[in-house]
Amino acid sequence: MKLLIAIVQDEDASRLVSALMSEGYGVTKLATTGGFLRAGNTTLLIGVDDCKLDGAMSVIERVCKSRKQIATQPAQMSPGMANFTPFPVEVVVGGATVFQLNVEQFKKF
Ligand code: 2BA
Repeated sequence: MKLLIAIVQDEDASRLVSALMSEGYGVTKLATTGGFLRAGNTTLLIGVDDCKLDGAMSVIERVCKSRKQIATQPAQMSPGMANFTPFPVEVVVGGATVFQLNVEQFKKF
């Protein structure tokens, strides 16, 4: 069994949960915040049997779209940047950032 940790944009989250659920995957949805943009995103925990892993990845790839966003705030301000005026920078936020972990044990009580 594997655990997928999928960080996706809020705009895609609800369609992705619906698509995964309708294909029989279990999903937990968490409200999260990206470190760079400091904006909300969504993290899904998806536990999948090895034989269904490719199917889950395909659903994520199909539903999640990459988009351009404007970052107006630097992620970190150093002391010498006290009077720094942030200027907007365009970044491409991915469709999904997915981590795949091996699950040692899975139990439900
Ligand atoms: P954020 O950290 O808010 O990053 C949003 C987008 O900003 C990133 O999209 C990337 O295009 C850009 N970006 C991030 N750090 C940057 C930097 N130091 N300089 C210039 N541009 C930068 P994605 O790479 O698609 O990431 C989307 C979200 O996925 C991230 O939101 C973060 O919440 C998560 N993420 C991405 N890589 C991660 C990692 N290695 N570990 C944990 N979370 C990650």
